[in-house]
Amino acid sequence: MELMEPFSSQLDLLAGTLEPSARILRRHLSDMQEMYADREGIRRMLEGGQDPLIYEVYLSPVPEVEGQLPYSTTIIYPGKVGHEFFMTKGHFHVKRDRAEIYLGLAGEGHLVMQKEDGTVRSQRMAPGTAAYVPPFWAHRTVNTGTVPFAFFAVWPGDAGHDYRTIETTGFAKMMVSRNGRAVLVDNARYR
Ligand code: M6P
Ligand code: ZN
Repeated sequence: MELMEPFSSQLDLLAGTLEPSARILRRHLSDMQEMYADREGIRRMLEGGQDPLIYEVYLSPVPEVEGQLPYSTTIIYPGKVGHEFFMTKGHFHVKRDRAEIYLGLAGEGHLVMQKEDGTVRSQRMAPGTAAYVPPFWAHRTVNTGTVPFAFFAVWPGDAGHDYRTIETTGFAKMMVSRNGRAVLVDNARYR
């Protein structure tokens, strides 16, 4: 492993930004159309010229290799696609036995986790919530509030992101708004 010098970075605890960051990922609705249930609604939004920014990820300069602990902040904007709240793509780790830690910074949301057998669990996240993603659980975060939801994450450098499994099967449950409340409901498209 390459020897590094100690360094630090600055989190804006209210805005959720990370300085310096090596890269900022921005995902719009058009980048994750297959993640949401309301395909007809998506088609109408995109054809009408609406392609909202759903979330941003500020990535630390830490290399994604064994022994390192890369970290990031994520800001998910408030909004819905149909009844479904704005959320991240969600992923398993390529090395399934690698865990991850999330820390809520601003706003509120839910961390939805799923095992390969389809078991789903969710944890509510608010500023100060340290949520643990155990090995073998896919993870996706959802903004269930009305302001940007920001959190910090740290994971083992050799974990790797497997998006394909979630793109193919989806999550067994989806987080929707019902009578003004956030509820997890079955996803008819699962598998
Ligand atoms: C957190 C971490 C990152 C992840 C990001 C967005 O910051 O878990 O590893 O990339 O959330 O989630 P996703 O990659 O699933 O879109
Ligand atoms: Zn992860």
